[in-house]
Amino acid sequence: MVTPSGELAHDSELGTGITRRRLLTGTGVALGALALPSWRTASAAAPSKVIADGDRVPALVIGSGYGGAVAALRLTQAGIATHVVEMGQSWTTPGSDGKVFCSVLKPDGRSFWFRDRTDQPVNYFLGFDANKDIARYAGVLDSEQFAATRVYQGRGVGGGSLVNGGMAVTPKRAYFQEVLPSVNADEMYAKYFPRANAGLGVNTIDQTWFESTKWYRFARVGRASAQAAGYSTTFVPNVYDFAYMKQEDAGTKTKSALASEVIYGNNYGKRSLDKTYLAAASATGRLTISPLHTVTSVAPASGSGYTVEMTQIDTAGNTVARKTVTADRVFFAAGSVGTSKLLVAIKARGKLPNLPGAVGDGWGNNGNVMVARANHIWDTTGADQSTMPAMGIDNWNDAAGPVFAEIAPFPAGTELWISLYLAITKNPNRAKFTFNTSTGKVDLSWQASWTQPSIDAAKRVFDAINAKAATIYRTDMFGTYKTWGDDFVYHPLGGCVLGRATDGYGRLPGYPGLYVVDGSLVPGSIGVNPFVTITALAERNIEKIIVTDLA
Ligand code: FAE
Repeated sequence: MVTPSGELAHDSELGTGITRRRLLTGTGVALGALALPSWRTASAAAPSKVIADGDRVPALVIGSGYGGAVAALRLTQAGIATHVVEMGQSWTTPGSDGKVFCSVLKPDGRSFWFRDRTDQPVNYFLGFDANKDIARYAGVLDSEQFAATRVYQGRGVGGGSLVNGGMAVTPKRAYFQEVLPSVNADEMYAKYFPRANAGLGVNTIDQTWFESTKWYRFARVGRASAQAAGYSTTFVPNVYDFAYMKQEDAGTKTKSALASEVIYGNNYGKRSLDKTYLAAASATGRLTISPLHTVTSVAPASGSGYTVEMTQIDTAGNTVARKTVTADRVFFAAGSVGTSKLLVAIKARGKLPNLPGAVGDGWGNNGNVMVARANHIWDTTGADQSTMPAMGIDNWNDAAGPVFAEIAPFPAGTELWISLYLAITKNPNRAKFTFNTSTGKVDLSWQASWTQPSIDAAKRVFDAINAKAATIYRTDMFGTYKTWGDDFVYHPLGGCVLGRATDGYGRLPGYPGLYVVDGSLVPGSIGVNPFVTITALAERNIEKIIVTDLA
């Protein structure tokens, strides 16, 4: 069973999630150092003053996802003025409908990062293209197309935390050790996983409510068919405030997870990083966030430190400014794809020529593959579905093909008899990022056929479920007559792997003061949804770096 180390109980009294008292009593973490504000009272981290051309700064963090947010909090708490540079916008201003984010059912320009049409993961229905035309805008979800896969990523202050399903899963210890053997697992499971779970505000669903509410009927139906076929299921913790969700159900709070909001952002209820780690970093008074700034180059500065070049855009994509700043230390936190692309391009352009050959290597898709089943007419999954997954099928210990499958919602607002799954499998294939001199872009060598081991593993499980339930696969949701959603990924990992492209703590060899702190450190697979691992690893690495390099 997958259980988070040190996860927090939700506060049923206030119905609002984590209070400072709970934080202080609920975990074994040294919370004097953590000092996170209450989830309810924390003002979201918003940019106060953006970085200026010619600035010299002690610490610059590229990207504001999990790795970047952990670095920002720990550096500012250590007394270091820290500047976060984020290519997406700060999601704090409501649109004309009064909402910051749009829903999955009514996407507009806010949904996607500079596209004229949505590019939904489930992009077909009954054989028809389910996408919609939208205005071109600095939207919150990017679908980045490479030759044989597209990678979904969050864009904005908070990175992937703005768009993800909030599933907060601590990996199985044996698999963590297999994937990252050089990392002390005792220390991770005693100290850094609990610290990450506390900092992220992880909570678990009230199981009595889960068993009775219409909003999780889809998960109960998914559980029943899995268990009938002999598979075990497990509840999955989340960073969405489940107490808030119950109030949505009761009609006392504005609906978000219960109003089809998720991959284009949640207006309420979600403990995204701008409300947790980044808000706490902001509260130190030592944090500056520059949204809509994209870092394009990092090179040694004359004298000391690094010259960092960046481009500032407006929400329409027009270039507003080009800036060059100098940073004593630079933390790469642009995500697996962002950091890998940046470092590979910078190396190829001769700006950091001595970066190790392993930079760009070891990228994987965490074995992601999606699939849907058609249920019997009497097995309704519900017109009303919460967007936050709360249950998974755990077949990871099956040596013939490990699978951890999230029972995913399909919140269409109407009964569709669909059971949808995101399967995480153990796929051994790894791709490489390389600089393409003719296009000036970075390519990813992933091949379409490399997803086959993931399909094979997932097929064993879902064939067995279908056989027992006498049901069939849907073939109309990922293309026309296409069963498997195998050409996109939610969990990009690797590209700058710990202990290969960096030292054992994310330092880039040959360039003192350059660090990698995000999902690019994890070598392509972690067996569960990855953000708790990325956060915990960042906590471990930044603690070491602050003590040894910054003291
Ligand atoms: P990430 O969060 O992607 O942050 C990188 C940031 O850097 C982004 O904000 C970028 O905009 C920014 N950036 C990139 N390039 C530049 C540049 N050149 N200059 C300035 N800024 C830049 O990285 N994981 C789970 O554990 N549970 C889930 O339920 C889950 N659901 C997901 C659902 C969706 C739709 C998606 C897309 C992902 C999901 N994930 C989930 C994956 C998770 O969000 C992802 O692993 C983490 O966000 C990765 O964290 P990083 O810090 O590596």
